[in-house]
Amino acid sequence: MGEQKPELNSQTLVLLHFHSLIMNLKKDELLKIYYYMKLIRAIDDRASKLYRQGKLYGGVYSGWGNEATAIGSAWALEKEDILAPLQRDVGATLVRGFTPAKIFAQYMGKKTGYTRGKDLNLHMGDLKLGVIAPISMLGETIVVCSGIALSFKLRREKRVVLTYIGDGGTSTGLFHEGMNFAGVHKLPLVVICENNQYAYSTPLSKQTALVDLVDRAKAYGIPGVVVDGNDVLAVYEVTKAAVENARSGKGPTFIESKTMRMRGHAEHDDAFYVPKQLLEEWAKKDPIDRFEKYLRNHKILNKTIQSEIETRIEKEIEEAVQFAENSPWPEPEEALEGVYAD
Ligand SMILES: Cc1ncc(C[n+]2csc(CCOP(=O)(O)OP(=O)(O)O)c2C)c(N)n1
Repeated sequence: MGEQKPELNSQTLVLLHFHSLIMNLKKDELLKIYYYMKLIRAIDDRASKLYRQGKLYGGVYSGWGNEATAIGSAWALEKEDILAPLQRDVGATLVRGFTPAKIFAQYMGKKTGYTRGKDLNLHMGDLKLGVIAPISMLGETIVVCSGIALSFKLRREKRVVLTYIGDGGTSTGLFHEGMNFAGVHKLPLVVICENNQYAYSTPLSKQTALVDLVDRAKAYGIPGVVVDGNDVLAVYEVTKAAVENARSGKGPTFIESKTMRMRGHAEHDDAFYVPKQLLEEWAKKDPIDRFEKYLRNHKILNKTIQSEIETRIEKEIEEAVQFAENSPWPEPEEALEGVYAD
């Protein structure tokens, strides 16, 4: 347990594993973080079942194993900031105010979903909640977010953009262009690379000669930080430091979150190409189990509170699925509404 804030010097690589800022998180905040981690896992679990029942359309991309990264990072933002998640970060949208009911409606292509039944189910955003919808072309989100961050800088607004990229996504041209631009202009941008070891079926070693993706930060002259992506408090801590840095005009940070993709690329994929032993090793580092232990050791969580949270989540999921199933389909004549600027 260290007492200083993590220092984000350019090209400093630190494996942060202590919880100095955590002292700032109150008991009810820690329990809320735990609740969101359990909620997104319950959403993922139910979505996987609904997919197998043929009730969901398009791909279902699970964030199983990524809960600490998605929720710990989103927790570090202020209301006025912008969040631009990718396929593994639906958990981050819950922190911004997304609801299970609208998420299931989105997955089912219903009119009550975030995009009112249009586009791929994954592409959900809500500008009122400061959430930019994921963009499928990998790397594109970094460029868009650099642009948003530039607008904040030009308007002298003390706002920050937080976005994500997969390990595979860091090898795209657009990623480099966006990162370079953000570095040159010292933009208020925080980029979290979810290094979950696989880009679809391609292991890290087959798509880059780098061992630590954080080394990419050197190319842009910006701070790079490595974090244990299965430790929600460590993720919160490094993101909070990076967000504060960005807000105070010191420019972007690149964070490599080391974690593991515990399911296939999406639910159609059984990930036969991932060694079982690797999954077993990572299962022992499950982010929810770890946080549960931390909360118990610190006497923040006990059996009664845990069961209250689990019962609440079960009820919320049931009601959300009911809402989505009972929601109407979009009308054909609405197909072009909200697609182009009016
Ligand atoms: C430019 C581009 N190339 C290829 C794809 C197809 N594609 C979608 S997701 C994906 C794998 C992404 O892997 P990674 O960035 O590591 O993220 P992960 O899915 O592992 O979280 C690929 C190749 C794409 N969407 N965009």
